[in-house]
Amino acid sequence: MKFTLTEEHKLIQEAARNFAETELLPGIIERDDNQQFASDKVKVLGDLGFMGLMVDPKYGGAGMDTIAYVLAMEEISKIDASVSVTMSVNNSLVCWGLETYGNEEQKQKYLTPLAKGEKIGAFCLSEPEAGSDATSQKTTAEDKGDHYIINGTKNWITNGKSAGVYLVIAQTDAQKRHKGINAFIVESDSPGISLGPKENKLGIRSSETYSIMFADVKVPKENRIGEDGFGFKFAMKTLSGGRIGIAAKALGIASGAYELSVKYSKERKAFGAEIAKHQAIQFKLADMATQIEAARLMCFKAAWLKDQHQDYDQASSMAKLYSSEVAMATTVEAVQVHGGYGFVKDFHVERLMRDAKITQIYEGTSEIQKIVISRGVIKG
Ligand code: COS
Repeated sequence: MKFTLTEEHKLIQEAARNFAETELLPGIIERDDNQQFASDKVKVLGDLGFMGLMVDPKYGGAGMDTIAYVLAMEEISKIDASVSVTMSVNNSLVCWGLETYGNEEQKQKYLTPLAKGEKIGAFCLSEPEAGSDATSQKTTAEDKGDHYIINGTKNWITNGKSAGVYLVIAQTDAQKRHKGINAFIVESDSPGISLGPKENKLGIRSSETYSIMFADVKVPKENRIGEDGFGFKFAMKTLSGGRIGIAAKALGIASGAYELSVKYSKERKAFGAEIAKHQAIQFKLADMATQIEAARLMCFKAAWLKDQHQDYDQASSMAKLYSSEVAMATTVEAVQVHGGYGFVKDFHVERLMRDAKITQIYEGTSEIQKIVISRGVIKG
């Protein structure tokens, strides 16, 4: 067992940190205020290879492992959790799903531009009445021989407006329940697709979240991923890897708030000394440091299992559950360490606190992670 990073991993970590500090930090408060999607920053992210970090170079990716992905997600999320969700959806929900389960034509046509960052992807599973209860898909994909017709509404779709490619989960044969669900590659400019208003969110405000309506959208049969009825397993396997990305994102939000708290507590004076000299603050920093270290190790463990092609469902759910709880607890404490300054935008921790909340909700709530974990525990 080794606890050291390779030179390549260190380089990725440094590149992600530099990108976040130089490109993402400027203007972040305004982007959050105005709910402005940072399309120009996402473009640079693509040019640097971060949009297809784990994709084989023959499909335009950077060919890195999941550990590298965790490192990059942590660094970028320390500063901008809105940009990092675009990155995580594109990498682990869209590119990974296509590379693992798509056929050669699908990879050439769709994966390559997504991995290069020329296009952005979105993952369309959630519906108004099917979030946690993902088998209850109401969106239909009627089999018409050489094509499908998709009808329905998808909710809370990250990258909803900017995406060029949607992966859409829909019910083809309701009698077969989850075994009648399919996954499709749908071009976002297909006739019959429309968007609801942009969601006005508590956190990750500069990411794009939309409802997407599908009205008689024609999708060629060759755009179905895998065999007929594979769609639910596709969604579950893809989400399992996605949860490592969200765990790393939560880790980044926590470590970003922690680093700001350490810095602030060495500068701010009260009762004649830097507040870092007061035990009340020291204990908060100690709790943060310990929990963040545990979360980081859990993220690495899940990533390592995935890279070793071992079962990582339980490990990714554990990492996501724990890291997101740590993100929430750490950011609340970071605001407390900063006192009144923590409550205003200039000091960044209030934004990180708002951004942390969603990590306990999307790609499976904390409660869903406990279902997955407990099933694994009982199965043994
Ligand atoms: N990998 C492969 N297959 C999986 C799987 C996984 N990780 N998890 C479940 N499945 C399969 C099961 O094996 C079962 O198939 P079979 O009947 O062929 O055995 C099928 O999927 C249905 O599974 P299950 O019966 O466990 O379904 P449930 O309705 O009980 O729900 C949970 C399972 C709760 C785990 C699932 O609905 C879930 O993850 N929900 C959350 C979805 C989510 O993350 N939503 C957020 C929106 S996406 S941003």
